Amino acid sequence: MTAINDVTDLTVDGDIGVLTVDSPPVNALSANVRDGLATGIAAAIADPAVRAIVLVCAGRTFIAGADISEFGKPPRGAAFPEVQAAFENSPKPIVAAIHGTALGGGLEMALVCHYRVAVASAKFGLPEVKLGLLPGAGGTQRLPRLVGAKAALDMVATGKHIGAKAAAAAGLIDAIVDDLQGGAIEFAHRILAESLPLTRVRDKPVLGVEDGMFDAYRAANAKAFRGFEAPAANIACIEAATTLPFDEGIAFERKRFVELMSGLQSKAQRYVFFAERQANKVDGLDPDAPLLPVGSVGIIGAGTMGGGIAMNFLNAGVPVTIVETRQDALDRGVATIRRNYDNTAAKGRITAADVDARMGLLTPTLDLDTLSAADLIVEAVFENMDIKKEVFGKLDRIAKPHAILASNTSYLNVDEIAAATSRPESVIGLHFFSPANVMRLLEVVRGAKTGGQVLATAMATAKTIGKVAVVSGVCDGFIGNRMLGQRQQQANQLIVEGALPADVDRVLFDFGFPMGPFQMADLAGLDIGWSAETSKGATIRDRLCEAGLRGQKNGHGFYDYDAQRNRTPSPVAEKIILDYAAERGVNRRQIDDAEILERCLYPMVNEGAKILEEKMAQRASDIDIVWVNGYGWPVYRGGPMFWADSVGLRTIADKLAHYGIEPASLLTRLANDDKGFTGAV
Ligand code: 3H9
Repeated sequence: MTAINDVTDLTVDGDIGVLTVDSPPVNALSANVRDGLATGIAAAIADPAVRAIVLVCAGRTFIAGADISEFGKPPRGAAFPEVQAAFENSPKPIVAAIHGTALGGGLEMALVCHYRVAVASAKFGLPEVKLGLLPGAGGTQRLPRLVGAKAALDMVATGKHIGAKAAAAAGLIDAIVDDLQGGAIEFAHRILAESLPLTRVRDKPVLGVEDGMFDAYRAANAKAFRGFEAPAANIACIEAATTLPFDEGIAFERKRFVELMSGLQSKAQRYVFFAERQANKVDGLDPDAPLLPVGSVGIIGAGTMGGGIAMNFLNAGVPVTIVETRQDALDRGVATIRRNYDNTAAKGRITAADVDARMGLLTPTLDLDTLSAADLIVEAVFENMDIKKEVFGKLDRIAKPHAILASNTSYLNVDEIAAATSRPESVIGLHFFSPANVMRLLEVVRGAKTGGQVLATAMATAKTIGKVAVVSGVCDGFIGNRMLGQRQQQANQLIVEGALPADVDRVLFDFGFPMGPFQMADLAGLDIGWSAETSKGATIRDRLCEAGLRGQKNGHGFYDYDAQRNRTPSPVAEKIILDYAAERGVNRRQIDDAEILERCLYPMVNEGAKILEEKMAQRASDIDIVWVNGYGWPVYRGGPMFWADSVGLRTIADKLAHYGIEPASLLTRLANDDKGFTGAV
């Protein structure tokens, strides 16, 4: 074996040169890796003993892409196009041996090899679009030459991965092998024995081009791609592959790549990529410390939340005992879980056997004592402190030592709940977002006495069930709802002062949210937390409820809904708003879109600054992850704190003062120092 550099080596096995990249964690194409590939391929070509070459990676995966952390920095090391040209034009055949994930630049590297083989578990994709980019190393020009225009279009525009079987069927790989390196070497021998050609993907034609296919694709996906710049650029590049000669297509792709790379959207999406991984790390906790076992889970409450939470664990193969107080509620909860699974199976996303396996892991019961065996118990009962305390008092007697006792509260004081037990160190908040089986965010609420091992186990468990976990301290509404409260307060004031609900909703929708606050209120139900007996008509929402408007559920709220749920602003709601304002002597005025946006979003940023100051969030990027994953903040704007940095904290502090809101001291300090929250803009 010859070491090429510290991440690449070359071994000659008979007449096959095996070039191995070993650059943990994911063999990303850093300057070092590119240097190793450039020198390694030259050495293999120069070695007279070598007749064919295998490119393989050590560790958990093939090359997972360009090294994203190098983007935007001064270039170093061998240029990637030159490395690729050396492979593609090699006089000796090269086989890429793929395991794990061949993604982005990794797949583009494999596409300049003459042949590709993979183990059955390998996955393939050009996910650059998820980073606000497009494959910038020939991926958009070579992929359609192998798999056809249609399949390539979908892969680049959505970033979806495909498995080895699909890749083989599509022509992306030439064989599936059992033994990665052995299988690739065997394939290389076959090339030599059969004198197979040095196939260059670039020389192939693009197949499967249909008239109007690009416009049809754009139209069909307009909703999913709304606001994003990268999907259109990806589509344009595949289209270019169908009309331009290869080298012109490459130039077209390169230009679009550089445009996207230098734009704010991609910067935001790359920031979110790293922020999401950072969020799972808890400052001050030893990442290698042993965790508590989570082999079985108990859930108290089989309502919408309890059922959704249960599904997360069932999906991950963890047995769940779900407890209710009444048989009918229990039956309803279990039936809902089954229905959800049946629906997923009907869409072909899981098999009927998966449904049975998951339901087989679920034990419904009315007996709380059954939870004595559970490693983790999640309480998802009514949001009322007395009830929660009662439940935790009981759990304290029932649960085994070291079981984790979690509350799914969305704003109640976790320390007060913990104080109802004799083991506050075992108590933690796990705030799932509705629908809990779908939403990726999990706020992990660390109480004053929550043990480090309990917290670390909660973070690891979140990963196991596919959630993005963010640690929050104990404060009203934690990170997300606390900030949402500020937005809601401003939205409510804006409609009194002169805007209409549809104006506020439109501005936030145009900003990139899936819906605005009044649409959201209608969807959730206006009568949540409202009671006819105690209603005093103190708020617009009270009055809407008093007038029988309940939101989407009865077709009338801030909007009227038809049978297809199309909405039009409600004249009844508008009159209620105008009367409410008139009673308060408000002289309604025209409010422009800029004011609506600033007043909805700047106070959220201000609250985020307070959350940081109070150390309720570990870092500004954690706040962004909460908003991107839990509240529909457009990922291409990075989250409220990243976005605030892009607007400029001076501007935000001044505008807050202009609107009569005192800027948080952290915000003022950073603005005065001309700094940002994230250091990423
Ligand atoms: C590209 O290729 C552009 C080209 O077209 C054009 C070039 C001119 N770079 O996710 P994990 C780190 S764009 C740097 O927890 P998993 C990650 O931050 C790229 N670092 O593991 C983490 O670090 P830490 C296209 C990277 O097993 C550690 O690796 N490729 C990169 O759950 C483990 O990551 C992509 O978009 C990278 N490319 O998932 C693929 N990738 O431990 C992006 C990962 O310090 N990557 N890291 O927190 C992924 O999708 C997943 O990481 C992967 C593994 C599926 C590979």
